[in-house]
Amino acid sequence: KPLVFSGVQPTGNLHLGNYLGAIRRFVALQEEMDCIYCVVDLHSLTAQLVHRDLKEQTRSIAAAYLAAGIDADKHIVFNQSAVPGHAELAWIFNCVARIGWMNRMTQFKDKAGKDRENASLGLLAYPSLMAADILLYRATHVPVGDDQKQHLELTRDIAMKFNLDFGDNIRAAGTGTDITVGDQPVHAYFPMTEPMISGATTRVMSLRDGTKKMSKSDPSDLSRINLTDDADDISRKIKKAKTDPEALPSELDGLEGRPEASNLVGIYAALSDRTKEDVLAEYGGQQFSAFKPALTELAVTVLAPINAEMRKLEADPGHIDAVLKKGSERAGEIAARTMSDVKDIIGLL
Ligand code: AQP
Repeated sequence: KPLVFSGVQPTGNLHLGNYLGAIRRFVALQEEMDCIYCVVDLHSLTAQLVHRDLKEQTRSIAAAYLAAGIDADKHIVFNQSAVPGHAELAWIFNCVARIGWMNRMTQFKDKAGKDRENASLGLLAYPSLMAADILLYRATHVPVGDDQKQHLELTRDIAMKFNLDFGDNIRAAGTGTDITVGDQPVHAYFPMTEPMISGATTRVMSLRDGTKKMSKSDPSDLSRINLTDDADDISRKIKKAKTDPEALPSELDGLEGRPEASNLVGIYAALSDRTKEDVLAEYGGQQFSAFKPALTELAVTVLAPINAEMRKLEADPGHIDAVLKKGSERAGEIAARTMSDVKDIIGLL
């Protein structure tokens, strides 16, 4: 049965990239599929161990999920560390995955920087924990931004290696299904999870540099629109957003070589549920001095209600904790079944 899983780390303010690349799609998918949405707090320890306000950050991501429209009664919303299966399965996957696979991850290279010897072992093993998050529920679909594509390929590699290494045991345990991967028939316990990466905003770029992704960890707050920004912040940031001196083109190919213009048009398109072509048909020939106020108005209209609802929810941490607790219990039941199967397959008494 199709099942969606995805998560967001509680590491700083959520921004428009997280919203358009991930959370907004989480909301849309819940109409047609069963969904599990997680606040991946264990992941937040990989790049930085000590957080002053991890509990508040965790609640804030949960509040953003709910404020954006995720229905925690129909679907599952919880925090990763409350279900021990994530860490348990990640350990097993650490033994399935190869160090060479991890060393190739561009996110590890970027985040570890030059001083790789000093990066945490957790940062290197991050994709193993991410594979565990997804496969603990045997999720079939994962909506994410473009930056997570490589990690999802690794999730499939881990699932495939586990299925092949333990093929006989999976059969003997009376579990798993026959699937074909490429031309290869496999008796699989874990599915080959499909990434869901599509649309104009799978990679929202920094407002200060159209070649860099919008990111929570960018030192410049002007580089991103946070979900907690008010109308004045949004207006100031869009006004200061880097652009070029040309007017907007009327056709899509006119955006080539103009990363900042392309980014702002993509954001407008996503926020208004239109295509970039459509936006250019309306604004082609106009200067940024005209386009930026329109973009500001649109961003404020879309984000203000989410912002207001987040503030309301954050004022009642007890309610958020109760939602997460209920979600953890429901997630924990599924996770316990998978871990019982996995232990049986591996031969752990
Ligand atoms: N710029 C982006 N455009 C589109 N999607 C994005 N995502 C992140 N940035 C963009 C997607 O948001 C989801 C949650 O991300 P995360 O917080 O788990 O991790 P991240 O990708 O590391 O987020 P940041 O903001 O970029 O944080 P830092 O600065 O710590 O690296 C994911 O689906 C992600 O693809």
